[in-house]
Amino acid sequence: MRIHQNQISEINKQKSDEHHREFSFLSNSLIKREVDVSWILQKLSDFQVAIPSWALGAGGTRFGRFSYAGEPASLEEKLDDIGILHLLTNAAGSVSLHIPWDIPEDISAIKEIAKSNKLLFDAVNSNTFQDQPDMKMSYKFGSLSNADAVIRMKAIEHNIEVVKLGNALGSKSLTVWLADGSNFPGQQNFQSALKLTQESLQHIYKAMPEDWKLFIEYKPYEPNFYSTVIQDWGTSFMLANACGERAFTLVDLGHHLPNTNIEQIVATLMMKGKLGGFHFNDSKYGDDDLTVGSIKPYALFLIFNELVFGMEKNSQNPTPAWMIDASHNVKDPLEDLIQSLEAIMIAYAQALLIDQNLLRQAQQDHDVVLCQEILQNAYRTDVRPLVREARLLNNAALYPVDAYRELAVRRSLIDERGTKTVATGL
Ligand code: PSV
Ligand code: MN
Ligand code: MN
Repeated sequence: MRIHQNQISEINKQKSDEHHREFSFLSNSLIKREVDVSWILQKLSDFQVAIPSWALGAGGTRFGRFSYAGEPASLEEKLDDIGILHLLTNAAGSVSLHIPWDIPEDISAIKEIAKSNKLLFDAVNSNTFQDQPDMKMSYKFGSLSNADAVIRMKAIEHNIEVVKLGNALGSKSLTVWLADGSNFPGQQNFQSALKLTQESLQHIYKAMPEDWKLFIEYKPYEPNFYSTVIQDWGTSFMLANACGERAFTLVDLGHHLPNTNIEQIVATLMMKGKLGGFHFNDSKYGDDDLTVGSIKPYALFLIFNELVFGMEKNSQNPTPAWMIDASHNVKDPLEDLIQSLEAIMIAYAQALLIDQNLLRQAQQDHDVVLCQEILQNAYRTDVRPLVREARLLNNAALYPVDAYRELAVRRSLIDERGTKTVATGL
């Protein structure tokens, strides 16, 4: 099942007068504020966020999983789903695979399907947090940090396999998220677990092709509830430095203790040229993986302010690899991803509105009130017509959720795939 650009254009026509009215009102007022509207439209058009292959099915909790009808049952179907998202939003131009959940059987066929959906392969994710059916040993007590050298080597080899597979597909980076840690005080020697992790990561780093990057993700707790080996950005940063210049820290928004100042972490890493990857989601309590912008949109905006500043001013930092890392228990996963993409674009557009020179001057003058005015004027601007215009310029949908519903995409997926579908994933 595929939707076509001309169907989207037809749907856009119904609302185009309304959109043009709203857009011209907004752009006129922005021009009065000396905002370069076409520069922002270009930035929004270019911004692409990878979709992880595990986000296309309904997620679950440890208490249960309620599957969503018409879920993709294969990698091919997942790519088709992301193709639909990309066509509707012009913002989902790549996929981030999770191995072994998504091992392609036929590499060139998969590359073809990705190409026909205009998708690239972004970072590949390894998985040493679950035992695989054919495994003779267990990751129960850790993988890259395991006290047993044989298990560590198994985990290292898995990562190297993932790199090989990713390389064949055209990926250029590996994301390592480790569940390693301990549940009880005394269970693990902190220093040796960290040292072994460092050695294992160095081993993987050395095995990567020279044009590859390594992203090291951190998380304070879960699945381990007493300690996690790579618990925070500082630990990840230290490990990245120990590996080399193509190793970076990956920030996942949900991987912070409540009230952590994530925007400051972003700024620190970018200043050091070490922010490599970024996972978007939102949360109220922990690693909730909720829809981006659904709980703390102002925090997302403040984070984007630092990302924009860093992208413009910190040339030592490569453009981070963007990815949505969310799961959907009660929503149609595709609709949910559309909402996440919209929230990302809105926060990005708002951050692009900030006059960085004016803000710098107000900071120099210690005009605290003006600093806040500048930020909040940007945040309180309804930028949605800008985001819609950027989509329209790229033949995507003005209103992607509406278009998705009008085209009855889920209905056709169900007709094609059935109601009792189970997608692999978190
Ligand atoms: C687990 O917390 C997690 O959500 C991490 O954020 C990883 O990025 C993802 O799983 C995939 O391994
Ligand atoms: Mn993540
Ligand atoms: Mn997570």
